[in-house]
Amino acid sequence: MTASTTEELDVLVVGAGFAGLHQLDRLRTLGHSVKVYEAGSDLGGIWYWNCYPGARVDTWAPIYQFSREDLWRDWSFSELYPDWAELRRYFEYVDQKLDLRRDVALNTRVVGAEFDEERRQWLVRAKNTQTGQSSQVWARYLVLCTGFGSKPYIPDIPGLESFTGACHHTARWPQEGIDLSGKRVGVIGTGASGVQVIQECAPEVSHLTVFQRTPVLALPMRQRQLDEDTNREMKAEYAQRFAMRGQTFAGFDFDFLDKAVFDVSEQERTATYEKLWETGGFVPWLGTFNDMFFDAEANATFYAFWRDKVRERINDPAVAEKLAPTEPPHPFGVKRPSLEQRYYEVYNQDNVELVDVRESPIQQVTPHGVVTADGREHTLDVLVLATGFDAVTGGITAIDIRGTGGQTLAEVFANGVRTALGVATSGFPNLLYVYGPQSPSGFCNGPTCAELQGDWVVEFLEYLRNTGTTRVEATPEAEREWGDHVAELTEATLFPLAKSWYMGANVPGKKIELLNYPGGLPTYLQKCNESAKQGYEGFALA
Ligand code: N01
Repeated sequence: MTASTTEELDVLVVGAGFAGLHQLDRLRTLGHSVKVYEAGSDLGGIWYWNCYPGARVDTWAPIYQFSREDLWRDWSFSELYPDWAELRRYFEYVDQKLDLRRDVALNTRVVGAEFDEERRQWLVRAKNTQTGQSSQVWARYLVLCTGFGSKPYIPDIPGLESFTGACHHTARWPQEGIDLSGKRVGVIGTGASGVQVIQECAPEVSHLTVFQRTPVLALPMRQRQLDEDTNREMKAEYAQRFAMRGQTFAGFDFDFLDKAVFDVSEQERTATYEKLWETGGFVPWLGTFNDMFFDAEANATFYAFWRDKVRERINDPAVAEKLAPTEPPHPFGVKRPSLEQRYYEVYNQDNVELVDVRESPIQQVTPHGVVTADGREHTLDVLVLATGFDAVTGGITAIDIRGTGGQTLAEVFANGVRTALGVATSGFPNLLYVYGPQSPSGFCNGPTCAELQGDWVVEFLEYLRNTGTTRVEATPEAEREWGDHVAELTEATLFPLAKSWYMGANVPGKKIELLNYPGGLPTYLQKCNESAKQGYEGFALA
């Protein structure tokens, strides 16, 4: 196909998860020509890729969906925390309602993009993941909705390729599934994905070996089945719950308490922790005292509470010390907690072994298993890599996006992310991120950001069209200011004290810096809206 015959779009959106589909629906309704390119074979973003056993969302369902009444009115979730299969059905339902698929190219991976200064358009290159066929398209604007977890991180373990059993990253789990019953299964990683696989497969495998490096500080999920009556009752509150999202730190329907840990007596503090614990979910994390992420001593009080609660559930004191150590591995909540259902009881089972890879690091993978530094070979039929993601930036830097200076975004971000308002980078005109670096992103409920940050992006694109603007670029000054603002906020927090994906610290060689905006969603939106009010201050329009 030559460039002259190539299709031209107003907007090309990359990614068909919550963020990308929201962009599609809104922009199309406003009359923009828009398409979504999606590498997966179906809608849903992470819910397409993460179909490993036990995969389920850890935000409660009422606010883990689009907020439009015409969508939620006729849809009921069957569980408070739905699993991946139900979330896929939800996307199917949304598609039926909004007729999204006609403008989504599935199996289409965007591999590169170059900005043509004369045309003021991106020439975007894509590859069909099934046929290998290449294609290209011109787009005035490129909107990246690649999510924070679209690029799996696979550690460089010697011999990994030689393993003769089944070996899969959780986010590349075979769509047809794998029968784990009666198998010897090994799981590397105990983050949210690891916790879910471990608790799901432990009852059915013949032997489970968990390779733990850092203990996860998991919270009780308190899963519930939702019948029609419960759904009806919950729906009566939906409008109110959705309205709250933009006013809370993380885009949820609850927020931090209006007091600090040492504002209250020890008795009141413990009673508060007990209440939060009973509610479960993320409430003990994001509905707690408001200095939890800022004051190490205050944070330690909750860690001690958490540790004692967890240890009660583990029979062997040595195993308990590994899963819930006396001293915190890092402050609570500055590395993302996971929600668990029966995670800790799993370690009381005879067929489950916890291997501490800090004590005895993984040396290599052999055709038959994993060898640790103590010389043991852990024989396995299936090896699960629950090792996380090149988070937030990985989905963006995986694409060969070349800006006006000829550099790729990967090259620019290698020295640290640079954005204005977390939505654009200088040198890359007409390119916008939703749920991207230095925006609330990983600190924010996904559907909330998809809609609220997404709406800001839609309004920006509308403004550009209405003012006859065809080129927009973040200014280097705005970028510097935003970077300084994020760094200053970060410095006051405890986030740098954990080696987490929030900090880019989980991928060797990646620059260590906070990848999400730590000022909370309301402040973030306020700053975006202030820029808009000033004619999109921080952006050069032409
Ligand atoms: O990834 P992670 P994840 N040797 O980076 C370990 C979302 N999510 O996929 O902590 C040994 O958290 C690593 O060890 P350490 C959610 O936002 C949501 O679990 O670096 N171990 C860690 O234990 C979540 O936060 C849901 O020391 C190695 C694990 O692998 C985010 O996705 C479900 C290792 C990686 O944990 C990422 O979660 C799933 C090595 N070489 C995910 N390399 C829900 O909604 C890495 N590890 C419920």
